[in-house]
Amino acid sequence: MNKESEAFAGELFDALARKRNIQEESISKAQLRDFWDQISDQSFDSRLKTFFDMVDKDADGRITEDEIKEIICLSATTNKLSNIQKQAEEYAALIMEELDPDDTGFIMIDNLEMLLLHGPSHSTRGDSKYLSKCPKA
Ligand SMILES: [Ca+2]
Repeated sequence: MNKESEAFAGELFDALARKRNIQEESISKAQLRDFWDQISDQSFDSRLKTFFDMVDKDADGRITEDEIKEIICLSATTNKLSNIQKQAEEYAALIMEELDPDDTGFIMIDNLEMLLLHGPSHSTRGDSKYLSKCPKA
C-alpha cells in the first residue's frame, strides 16, 4: 500500500468505526466482518452510506461545509492534486450551494442521494467523481 491509499484506508476505517462508536485502534473479528460487508457491498445504497459516513466526521447524520472541505482535502491529497486542495473552500461552498438549497448549513443524506441519482442541477464539475474514487476493496 502506498502512502496515499494508506491515508485513505485510515479515513475509511475511522468512518466505519465512528458509526459504530468504536474508539480503539483495533476491532474484533465480527466487527471487521461487518466493516467488510459494508465496504464490499457494491449496491448504490451501501456505497452512498459508506461515502456519507466518511464525510460525516462527527457522525451526527449531517454534513457541514467544514466536513466537505475536509473530504475534498483528503481527496486532493490522495490524488496529489494540490491545486484542488487550494480551491477546497471554493469547492465546498459550491457543493453546499448545490446540496443545501435552503441554506440550513447542513447536508442530509437525502440531498446527497439526490445528487448522485440525478446529478447536479447545474454543472459543478466533478462532485460525483469523489465517490468513484473510493478504492475497490
Ligand atoms: Ca456531521
